Amino acid sequence: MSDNKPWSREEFEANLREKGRGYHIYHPLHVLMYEGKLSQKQMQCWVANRYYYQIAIPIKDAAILSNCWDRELRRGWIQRIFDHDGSGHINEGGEGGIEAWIQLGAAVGLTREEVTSLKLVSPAAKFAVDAYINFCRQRPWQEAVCSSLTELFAPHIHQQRIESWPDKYPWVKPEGMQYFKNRLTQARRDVKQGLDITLDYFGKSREMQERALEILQFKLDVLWALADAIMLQCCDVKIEGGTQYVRQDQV
Ligand code: AHQ
Repeated sequence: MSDNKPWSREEFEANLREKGRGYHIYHPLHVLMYEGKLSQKQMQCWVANRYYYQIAIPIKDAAILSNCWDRELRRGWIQRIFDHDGSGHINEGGEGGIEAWIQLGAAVGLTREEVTSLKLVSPAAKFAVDAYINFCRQRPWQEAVCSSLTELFAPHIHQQRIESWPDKYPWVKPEGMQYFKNRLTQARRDVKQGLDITLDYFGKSREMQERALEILQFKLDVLWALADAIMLQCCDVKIEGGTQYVRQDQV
């Protein structure tokens, strides 16, 4: 008879954190980035493709709100939309993370139009992000909250960029790093809220705890597939002897 007792709250949290071994900080693209191995064009390609993920965040958070009848949860969760869209009030993060990402684009040498037009976003990158949006639209809001918990591991990757880019990519204008600096505090606040909800809601049975791990794995796969797509798009993977076809709508 397999042990079906629910894990303690501490064990459950530890098992969620253990999934960090599959976080996209270990993806070859992010390892190459951390080692300073990407060209300016490849960094621009990463920023332009990741922009689609950034503008998807408030869309998926609004989907969570639209599925949730709990006013208390909504009052806390809605801050995430202001974090990205900006609230206009400078003391609430000013113009928000999407504008900060456009500034990151400028800092790596992209025009606003090259970023916001989405013309540099690969179909596979879009599909990975759309899978996340659709999950959050279609699944119960508690499952969508659980899927945001890849942010348990996000402060590490943001800190890594803040520390390594000035040395590895000295040509990146320093003001472009503001997005990552903002996320250090915002991610920690997000995680506190998302983790409490997840440990409470999925902690009721071993089966639900296992479901939470499955959901977190889905989101880890979204981020990994996004990095795969960006690496294929940006790192000129050449097959020896193969004919290089360049999409005519992206030249
Ligand atoms: O900039 C990121 C962000 O705002 C969020 C929100 C959160 C979510 O709700 O899914 N996840 C997330 C992430 C952001 N940045 C990614 C990165 O590598 O820069 C990491 C990503 C995450 O860990 O889920």
